[in-house]
Amino acid sequence: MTSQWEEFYVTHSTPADYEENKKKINDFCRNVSAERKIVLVTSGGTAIPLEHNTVRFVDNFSAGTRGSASAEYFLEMNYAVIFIYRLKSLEPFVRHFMGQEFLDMLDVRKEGDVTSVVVKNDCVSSVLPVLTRYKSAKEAGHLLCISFTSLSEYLWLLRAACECLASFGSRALLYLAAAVSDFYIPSNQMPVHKMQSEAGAPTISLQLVPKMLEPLVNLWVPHAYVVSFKLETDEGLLISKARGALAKYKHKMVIANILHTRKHRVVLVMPTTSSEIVLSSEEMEAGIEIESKIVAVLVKRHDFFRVEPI
Ligand code: PAZ
Repeated sequence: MTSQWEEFYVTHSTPADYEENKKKINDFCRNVSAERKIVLVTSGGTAIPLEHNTVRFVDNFSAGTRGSASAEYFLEMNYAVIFIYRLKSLEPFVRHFMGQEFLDMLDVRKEGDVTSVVVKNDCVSSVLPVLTRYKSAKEAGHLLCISFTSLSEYLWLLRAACECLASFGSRALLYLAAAVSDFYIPSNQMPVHKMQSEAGAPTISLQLVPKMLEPLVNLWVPHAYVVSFKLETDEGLLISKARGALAKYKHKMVIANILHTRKHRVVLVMPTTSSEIVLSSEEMEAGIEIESKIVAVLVKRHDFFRVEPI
């Protein structure tokens, strides 16, 4: 009998850029040296289209801060990073320079016939360190960024990345911070064209998205260190839901967080223990990001796991 997750891949055809992205992931993985660890970071929310020619969609909340910041800290810890992110959500390095603020850091310089764009003198100290880290990660082949928009694009990319990561065994860490919708409209039940208001208010019936953590942990990357995230708005549900996920999928850790406090508090829930990371107000004022602490803990745990895999 075909499982629900297999059914999903049968009924949702590969996205247009799938082969190209798969090749990018394969090429990237092939160039990661034998001693380097690798992490897949997923980031941002998935969109659920309501029409094939999509005008409207249901979205999942996520700015991409967690994923993009974490990707930078993993690079600092010498990991190769595959960053799968929702298009237009935050990206590593770029996140430090948003919108008009970035243009305000630049100047146009004319010398004779030559016109160039330069970073203003008083902005060099903020641009240079970030640019240097970015260039060094890219030039060394340690960072690959690939975007998705819809749930289906995300799930196809996730599986393609896992297929490559399988060969890394316990050297691979999966850091699944993307906010993936639990509900969707299956492709074969979606209207082709934009829904028309003349037809009256539509009744939209969403179905449950198959839980991909199950094949991911058991079949796709059985030797990897898998960390998932759990976002809740009700504190009373947070830890029991995280424990429930661990018991069901048998992966290594669930990082539990509440929507409004996620930037300064997370709970790392493991099969037999749990620990909290809380940023003090002094740390927040000093610009310390909670992701630096999360990644530091994970790197240690991943190293330990590699020595004594369980
Ligand atoms: O992207 P962001 O920094 O705004 O938020 C991060 C987060 C809350 C999406 C992430 O920490 C998380 O919990 N992701 C999993 C969400 C879920 O339960 O599906």
